[in-house]
Amino acid sequence: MDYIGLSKEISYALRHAPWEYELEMNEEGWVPVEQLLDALHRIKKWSNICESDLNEMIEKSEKKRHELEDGKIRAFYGHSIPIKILKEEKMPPDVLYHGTARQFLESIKENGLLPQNRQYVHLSQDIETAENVGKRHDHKPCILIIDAKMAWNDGIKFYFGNEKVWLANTIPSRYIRKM
Ligand code: HQG
Repeated sequence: MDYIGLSKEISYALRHAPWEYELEMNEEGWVPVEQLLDALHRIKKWSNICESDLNEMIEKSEKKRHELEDGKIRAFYGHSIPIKILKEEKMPPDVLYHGTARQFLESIKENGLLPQNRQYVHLSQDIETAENVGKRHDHKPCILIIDAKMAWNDGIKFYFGNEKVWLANTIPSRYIRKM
């Protein structure tokens, strides 16, 4: 079973294009598993997928991207659909990290961290995670340190993604420094 391919297809459906799969998504991003399975069954490659494959896919993944509970499934983060997914507001750790490409630094310094094509800015709980995120954009990524405590005290909202991923609407540059 190609769990990586399955995870990519499901991430695409749940983060970016639920309408392509005729999924009814609620405000927290949940979709009935039955609906997702029905949609996948129409694709030849996934015609035999069942709920236990989804569980296995989640279990085998090196990142916690999806959550399956009570017959519903959702993506923890990464959404780009027009309707903003409601995330749980939560006090962040004192410091968070963001791995990015060197070529974006100038603009980040000027404009802060912006969500760009996604609904939220994605921040990392630890440096290793930030490095891995940054490597998707640059082979020598730059790690930014976010003073989350100060930002939180100043009223910037943070949201829980998963144990390693935190979300924010924007992070003004005064809370950001280079590592
Ligand atoms: C950059 C993956 C210029 C930002 C990852 C980033 C993560 C700016 C890029 C999750 C900017 C957006 C999200 C500004 C931000 N000017 N560039 N003002 N503000 N940027 O992919 O955080 O494997 O949308 O630094 O691991 O890289 O898919 O966000 O480089 O957890 O599960 O704009 O997606 O998870 O890139 O990654 P992205 P991201 P998955």
